[in-house]
Amino acid sequence: MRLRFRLRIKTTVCSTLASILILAITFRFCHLRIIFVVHTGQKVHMFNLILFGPPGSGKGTQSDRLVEKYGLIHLSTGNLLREEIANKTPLGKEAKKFIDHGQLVPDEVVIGMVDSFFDRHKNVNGFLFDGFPRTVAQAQALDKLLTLKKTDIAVVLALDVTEEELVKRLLNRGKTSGRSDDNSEDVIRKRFAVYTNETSPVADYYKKSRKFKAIHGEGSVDEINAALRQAIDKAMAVHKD
Ligand code: B4P
Repeated sequence: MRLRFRLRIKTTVCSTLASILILAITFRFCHLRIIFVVHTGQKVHMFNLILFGPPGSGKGTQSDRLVEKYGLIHLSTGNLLREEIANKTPLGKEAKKFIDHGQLVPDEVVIGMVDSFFDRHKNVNGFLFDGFPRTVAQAQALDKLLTLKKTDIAVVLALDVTEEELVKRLLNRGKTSGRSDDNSEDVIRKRFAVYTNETSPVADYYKKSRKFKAIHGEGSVDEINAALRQAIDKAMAVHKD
């Protein structure tokens, strides 16, 4: 009787141990599988930010400082287009017709240019997009390109400046820049109208994903830079998690 009782206890203990062992092995494999799945689908750690705002709001001025501070790659579609124009490439000749009249260059031209810029810049810490996207179609194309790279936009910082201040800045820049789109108030006003109709909906696109933050864009370059850095540091801390 005692022997049978002991045997039953031993069997119970053994089967419990076996169950624990099986559970442990199963867990180990599941765990490995979970790690494997997470690893293969894992996001590449990049910090991508968009500097958004109307013409003359200081995107280019601030970008130069921010890319240096954070080690990001500066992607300015305005600069890329001006390079194409200076080199008199077919793309540049086509883009010039639009820029001279204060219009946006067609989406397919800009998106193709951004795509080839990505191909030339692999394994980077992140991008600072300056003046891109300027239409909702460009924003959607950017999302697709970043998804292919297993990354996304961390934050959109929008420089807020009144129209009168913008006109003053652009006419002033036009005196020395030689830019065809800066030396006539008519063309400058046309650029604002294009901004209101075609570019401002991009802000709503990013507001939906709560990535949008407005920054007061008037004051000294240093003051605005400090406000941008504060917002970037905050976004970086969240994006790390
Ligand atoms: P961009 O090159 O993007 O230039 P921007 O909007 O004119 O100026 P930004 O905001 O960079 O101002 P900046 O710092 O220079 O576009 C040019 C054109 O290219 C577009 O109109 C469009 O035709 C075409 N294009 C570009 N991207 C496109 C896209 N994605 N799709 C279609 N078309 C596209 O500052 C302006 C001036 O203000 C400077 O003189 C600066 O010194 C001054 N300034 C800056 N900060 C100041 C401050 N805090 N106080 C006083 N002045 C300040």
